[in-house]
Amino acid sequence: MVNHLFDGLFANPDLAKSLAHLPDGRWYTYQDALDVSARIANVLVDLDVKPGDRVAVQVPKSIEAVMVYLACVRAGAVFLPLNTAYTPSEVEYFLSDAGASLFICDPANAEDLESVAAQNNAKLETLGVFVNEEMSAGSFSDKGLAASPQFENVSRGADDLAAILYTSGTTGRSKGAMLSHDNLLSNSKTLVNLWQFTSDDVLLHALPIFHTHGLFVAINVSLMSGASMIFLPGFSNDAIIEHMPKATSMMGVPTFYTRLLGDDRFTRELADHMRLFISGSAPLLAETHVEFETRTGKRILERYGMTETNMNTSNPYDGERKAGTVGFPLPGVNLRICEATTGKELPNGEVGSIEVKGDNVFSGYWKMPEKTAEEFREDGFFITGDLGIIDEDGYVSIVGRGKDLIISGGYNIYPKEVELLLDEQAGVLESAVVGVPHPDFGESVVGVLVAQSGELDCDAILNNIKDKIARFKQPRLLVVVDELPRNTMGKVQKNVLRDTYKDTFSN
Ligand code: MCA
Ligand code: AMP
Repeated sequence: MVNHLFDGLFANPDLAKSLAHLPDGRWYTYQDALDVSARIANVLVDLDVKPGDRVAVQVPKSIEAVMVYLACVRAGAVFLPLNTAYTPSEVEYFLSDAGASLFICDPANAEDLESVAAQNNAKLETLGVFVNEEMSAGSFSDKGLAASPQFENVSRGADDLAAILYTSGTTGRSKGAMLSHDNLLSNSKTLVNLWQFTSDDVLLHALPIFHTHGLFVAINVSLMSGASMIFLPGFSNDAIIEHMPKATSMMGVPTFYTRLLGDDRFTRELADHMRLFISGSAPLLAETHVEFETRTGKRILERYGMTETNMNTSNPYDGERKAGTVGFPLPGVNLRICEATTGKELPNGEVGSIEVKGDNVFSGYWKMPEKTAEEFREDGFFITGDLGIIDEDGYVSIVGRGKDLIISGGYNIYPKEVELLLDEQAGVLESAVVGVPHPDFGESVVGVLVAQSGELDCDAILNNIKDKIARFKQPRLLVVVDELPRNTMGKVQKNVLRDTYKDTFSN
């Protein structure tokens, strides 16, 4: 049976080769990946997961979780990964909106999530590590151990859905971006070629695996090129410094690079053998790019992507990597800069809305045809919401965001979602949430409140929202003002607030 994505990812691997080295000394070969993903695919079928069904997964990073992704692809299910920081009330929305038939969670959270799954008619399973009898943990893992390592892949074509990734919305409601087998496969193919990944590569993998960056860019590129990964549970300077000598390449968000530069153990000698450092998900300051080159002699390759579009642009592998730019449109990606309101294409050198079209671009938002229609032009270009400019050499720079979005350490926070929650708090008349510069996370969240009358207890408010939204979205500072600055149309002037609080987190 043809399974577009799986066949493309596992085109011709050396089955005896290590796919993932784990920090505890275990490793997974490509053969293990085939066997374990087959076992899990069999479990999915036994649990009555049908092709097209959504399988939501909120588990700590592990190679087993990657196997669940591959199993979903093989069984024709739609993989729906969730940030481990999401609270049960956030998870409840995703299960209900996606109509997930199965929800796999961390055994440690099963009790809290049981009723959430039940209310949404999703079967609940738990996933722990999955190597042998002694190490198994969780109902799903146990079923996998008992299942057959043979599985005939379900037939899936290029346009069939492979995954839904939720991105927060400007209205406060998260939108599920529907990604097809070919959206993912075509983009991986392009990146493998452009970044020259081969089976000699060893990728230092320290990103979370519930986002496009750590899941599709890092893992699909590694699989397709037959490379190995050093698969770390998360980012820490200690782990990166320990494992870098065995790696050839790393993908990270700018916080990875600024943290490494703040560590004297990160030296030119340590990085000397590294073939490639890639950065994305948030703006890499030109000064970080320069400082990194001064320290290591290597130029970080910055690229630009989005959940809805996978990767759109990249600085060149060979050739000038221009600091402060995200490089050229990828082969097969049409990118233009337009006037936001009219959609009229602008000449190079003018700032406008970045719009893209290509096999990488998603087909729309799950069950939101109107939202989808709003974000596509009639000729099929997707309006990214980013503002950009193309210079005389063809390099794209992102100069701002048309959308009200904060990016903190590579995580997206839509102010509206936080404002809606703050507005609900006792005594709050209204609120505005802005992102201001932060030395570690790039940007961080400040909430500005207006009281209905009298005093507001900011600590009590912070305490009250603690269990309602993920920690990374919670304001790091709440301030109370008499009124919010507004323009003549009555719109809150967020630029004024960003300016007022710009030094909040400076060193
Ligand atoms: C953790 N915390 C955060 C963040 N991460 N707060 C704000 N922003 C964050 N990104 C919270 C923790 O809950 C903790 O809260 C406190 O901050 C300190 O945590 P710390 O231990 O310093 O953080 P960490 O565990 O070291 O994580 C920081 C990190 C991580 C390594 C930068 O956030 C990360 O791996 N980010 C990468 C995100 C990513 O992959 N983005 C790609 C999505 P408390 O105060 O309770 O202690 S974008 C994408 O996929 C598109 C397509 C693209 O272009 O790539
Ligand atoms: P997400 O919705 O999580 O996929 O985040 C996508 C957004 O991250 C984009 O629309 C950009 O605003 C931002 N982004 C991704 N890569 C870069 C980059 N290299 N420079 C600046 N912003 C970026």
